[in-house]
Amino acid sequence: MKFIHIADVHLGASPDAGSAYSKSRTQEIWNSFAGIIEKCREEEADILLIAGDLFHRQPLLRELKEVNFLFAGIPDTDIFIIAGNHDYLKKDSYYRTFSWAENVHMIQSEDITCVEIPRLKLAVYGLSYVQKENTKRAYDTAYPLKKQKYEILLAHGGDEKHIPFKAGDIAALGYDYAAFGHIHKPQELVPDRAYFSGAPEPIDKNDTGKHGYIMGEITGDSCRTTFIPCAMREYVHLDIPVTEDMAGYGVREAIQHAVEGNGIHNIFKITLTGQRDPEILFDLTNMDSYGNIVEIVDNTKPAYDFDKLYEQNKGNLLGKFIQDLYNRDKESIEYRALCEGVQALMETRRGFK
Ligand SMILES: [Mn+2]
Repeated sequence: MKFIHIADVHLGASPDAGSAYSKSRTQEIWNSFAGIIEKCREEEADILLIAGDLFHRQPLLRELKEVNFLFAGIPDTDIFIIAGNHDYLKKDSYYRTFSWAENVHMIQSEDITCVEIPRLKLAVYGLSYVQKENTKRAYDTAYPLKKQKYEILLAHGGDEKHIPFKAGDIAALGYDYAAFGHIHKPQELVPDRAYFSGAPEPIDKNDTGKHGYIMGEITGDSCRTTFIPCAMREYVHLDIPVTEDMAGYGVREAIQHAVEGNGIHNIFKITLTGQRDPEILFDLTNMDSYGNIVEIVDNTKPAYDFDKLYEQNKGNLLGKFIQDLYNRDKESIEYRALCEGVQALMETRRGFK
């Protein structure tokens, strides 16, 4: 039996994506989801497992209709859904009353329950969130009941406030496959048996690396899985080393080259490191050549010749600052503050010349 496992699609989210992409990112997430549905058709997947947080918040009725239209377009694939902590089954949630296409099976119970598809010799176990948080360790004892040949767990959580569990306990349950959601980076829990698929598209700027879905096949007693990357964009964090001879335009150029080398369709968080000419102040608002930078942090330090400066300023305030600098860890806040103090004093002094 062939399956595709996704989770944390977060339809309706509008993540930070830089000036060029922020507006279209919400739609990209929808289109990426539609692309996975298309993959189900191409691969002739028997089942699609959606392990929670299909929506970023409570789904609108028209959004459920869009999703259901896509699901109805792959009638040969049976689709299983649970609600996660973001799209939990609020009392008036449209999930509770929505009438899905025949091939769609949503588990709405807040306790573990199972849906059987005898045609596929399949039983899928799971529960839905009915609140934003659930601290009950519901998966620890969620044993399969040996109702069908193939038994799958559909689950969401894994941190303290969202159904905590240990990977070892999941392995001991004995499912053919366990499809997890909630953690946005793809992650193996039990080799070929239990995975977090991760979000198909990253939705937070700190959510770096590849994103996609899991494709798998269960035959007899064995299960084989592959992670398929499909995200349209990745978040990339880059350190740009700055040297004393670089002016602002030099830094801009270095960033531009680094962005080109990592794919201009991606979204970047840039950290400037190294030493800068103390006389130069970088304008961080003029560094984004492609409109795909969400954050720039300047961690450069002014390249003063502290020995020389100290010799010239023994006994005055600047000398005291420098003396103090030598004892500090170069990465500490105190070191930065002292550097800024030195810079301020140097600039004041110049003003009086
Ligand atoms: Mn979640």
